[in-house]
Amino acid sequence: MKEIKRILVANRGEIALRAIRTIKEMGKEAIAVYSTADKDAEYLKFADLAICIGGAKSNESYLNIPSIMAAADISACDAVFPGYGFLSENQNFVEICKYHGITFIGPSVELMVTMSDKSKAKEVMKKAGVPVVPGSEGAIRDVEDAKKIASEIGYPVIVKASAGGGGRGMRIVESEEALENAVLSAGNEALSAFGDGTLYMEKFIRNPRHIEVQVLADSHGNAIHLGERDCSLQRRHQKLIEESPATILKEETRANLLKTAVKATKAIGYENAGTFEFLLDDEQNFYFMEMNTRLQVEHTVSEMVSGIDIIEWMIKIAEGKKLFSQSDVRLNGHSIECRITAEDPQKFIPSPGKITKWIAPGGRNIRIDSHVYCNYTVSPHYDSMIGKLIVWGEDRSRAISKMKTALQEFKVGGIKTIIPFHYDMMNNPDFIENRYDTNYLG
Ligand code: MV4
Repeated sequence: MKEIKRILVANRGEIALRAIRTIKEMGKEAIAVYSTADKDAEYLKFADLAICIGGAKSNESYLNIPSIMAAADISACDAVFPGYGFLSENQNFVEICKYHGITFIGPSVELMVTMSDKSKAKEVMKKAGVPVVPGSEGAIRDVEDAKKIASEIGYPVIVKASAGGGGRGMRIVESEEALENAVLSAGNEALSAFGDGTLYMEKFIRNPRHIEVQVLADSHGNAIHLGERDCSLQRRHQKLIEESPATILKEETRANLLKTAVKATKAIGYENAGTFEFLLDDEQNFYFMEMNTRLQVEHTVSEMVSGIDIIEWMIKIAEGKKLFSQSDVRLNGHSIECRITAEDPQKFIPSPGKITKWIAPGGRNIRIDSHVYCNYTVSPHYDSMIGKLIVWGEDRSRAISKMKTALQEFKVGGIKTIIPFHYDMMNNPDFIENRYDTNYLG
């Protein structure tokens, strides 16, 4: 048990502000780091100290390990909070933190390495008794091997990159004639994108829902879940709307899914916050897809239904504190998150620039996690997400009405945002009646 007193927040934007808030609430010190492009950001003033770590390009700053380690050393930080993206799943960064005696607030490097290999992760989960999509046992060796496996499991199949995630190096194959081309092109794409062309194969599940389970595990072998999230509303592998609970699930399926995720967490000896991603088919069968070994953007909806501050518990777990038990968790009502991006609401083309008007909604059970404000300039160097609007309601339909009202109040000028897209979705009968899947937006 060692108390963490000063935490370096190795991220930017809304999640940096989100982390600074909790760190301060806990009576600890927050050290912010920033690139030259972010030097004027107001949230830097909420940290106890802010250190410039390099140029606007991510490689020069938020991905620059020597620069971040120097900032951690000179500010005498005892821990690093990585957030999502950037260095949050960088194995070298975790090891370097360890060598410097700085606690990385996240899982062990060993589990991070295991889960980064999607084919390996699947094997590990299968051994732990988690349902996985039928497919190759580990990697496919060559085109002939692929043909043999595909004919066993039956078409359509999907070829995926072991080092992948987010859809790159992925091909859906409808027949044997198309397999050779798919394997070769997916392999090349994976090699150039990840430096690793290893592929694996699965039966292709048509029109699945993307359901994920938030887990927390401490260093004493305790593991709990904070319910599930439905993240099926995506566009080109970018999530747009997330909610908790996933009302598509039958009570029996949900209980089984949550139990499975906790069992898997314990089986692999996972520590800290993690997410199990599943595909759900139209017969309520769920299959493990990937595990995310970091905090996710949409952790907020789980916080809204559980009342638990996930970052607070990530820090406490890193300090060696004991987790509460599952029976202490009461999942209540329904929460929806709309990601607000600086993009054109029809074509989703980035729209950086100066915000000249920012009138944010408020009121009961409305939460905005955002680092921006009037006169803030959205940089073209980073992700276009400028914030998240999260609401809570007694049930899904009340949460949708609340989101609708909140979106109507939300006025942003000077840049385009996808607020109008979200407003349309909240009025879309398919969304309202929960008739959508991961392919809904094409
Ligand atoms: C699948 C699938 C259907 N069947 N696997 C997309 C990203 C990568 N993480 C896995 N993905 C998928 N894997 C099988 N066996 C459909 C997808 C998929 C998808 C999954 C979740 C959310 C959005 C998606 C959009 C297209 C395809």
